[in-house]
Amino acid sequence: MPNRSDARTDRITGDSAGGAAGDPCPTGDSLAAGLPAGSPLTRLPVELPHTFMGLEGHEATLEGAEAVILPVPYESTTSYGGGTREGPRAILEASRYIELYDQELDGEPIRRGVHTLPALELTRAGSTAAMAELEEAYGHFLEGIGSRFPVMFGGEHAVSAPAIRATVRHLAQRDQAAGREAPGRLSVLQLDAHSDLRDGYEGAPWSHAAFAYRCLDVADFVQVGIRAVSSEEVAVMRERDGIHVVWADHMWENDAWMDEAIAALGPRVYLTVDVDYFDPSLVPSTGTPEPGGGDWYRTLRFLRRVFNEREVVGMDVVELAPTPGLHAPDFLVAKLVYKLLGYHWEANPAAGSAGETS
Ligand SMILES: [Mn+2]
Repeated sequence: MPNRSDARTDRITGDSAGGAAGDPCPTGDSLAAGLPAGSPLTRLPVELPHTFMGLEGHEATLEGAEAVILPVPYESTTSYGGGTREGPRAILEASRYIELYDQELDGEPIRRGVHTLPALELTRAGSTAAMAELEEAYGHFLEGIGSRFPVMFGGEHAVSAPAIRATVRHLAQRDQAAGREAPGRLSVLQLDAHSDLRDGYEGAPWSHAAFAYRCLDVADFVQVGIRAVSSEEVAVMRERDGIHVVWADHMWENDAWMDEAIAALGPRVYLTVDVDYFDPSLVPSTGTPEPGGGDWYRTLRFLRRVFNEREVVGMDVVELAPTPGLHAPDFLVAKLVYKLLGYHWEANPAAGSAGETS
């Protein structure tokens, strides 16, 4: 367990792009925010802010960050166990205890900077209205962060559909503004126990169980770890083009599925990780756990390749429903996010400075 007091001292007095020692340039979440310089209140030994990995100072500001996290604690159509509205908070909380040094990448990727936005509060006027509101909000989010890497924390899986649809539109506008051809349709890489290919569920077209179906008109899908589907969904897989499925049991035979999945991905990829993709022995804290599924190292090996062999344009992590007193799953998910940010930055070493905020 890292000593966060040390970490805090390191960050405040370290050589990061932030202010000088004793001038922590606090985020809005910090007690010191808005206090006059030199106020005795800035000397209180306060806890780390509730930002991703407890980041503070310049690296936690939008200006100083190369990735931005959007928490969307939305839960409306969950079919079995609830609690995904607590997901974003649990990920952020657990992330504050992760070691900054990444042994695999031999460095502290977090130094590229991560800004954590306040959580969205969506309308309660039904799931259709809420998802329409999110699609619009996600468009503003993409516009506002410029070339920074977008990361969304759910919430139930329904939130991915508006994010994907807004991403497709945003990329089309960006291509048009740059006067270039779009490099084909967006590929969604979906790590999940479920295919979510129902055309609506329990009367809700924008249900978590229908998010992929809601995107078939704008994106292709590569679904990995699938092991719980309906006959209706299997029919959709067989009849529609642009859906490639890696069944969970095939993943345990050998690693050939990694090549197949990557070959099925177009040049641009949106990654959505439903945490029920993982075996429930690793992540029991989710609404509809299914036996089997992904393990830690194999999944990392695959995703590191994806980030290095394709352009990942955004990602989300959804469906974590934290279990009180059981923090290992929260920690796994927080660490997964850090690993994926590290892979993203490994694949994009030239991005020394964040882009325009338009
Ligand atoms: Mn699922």
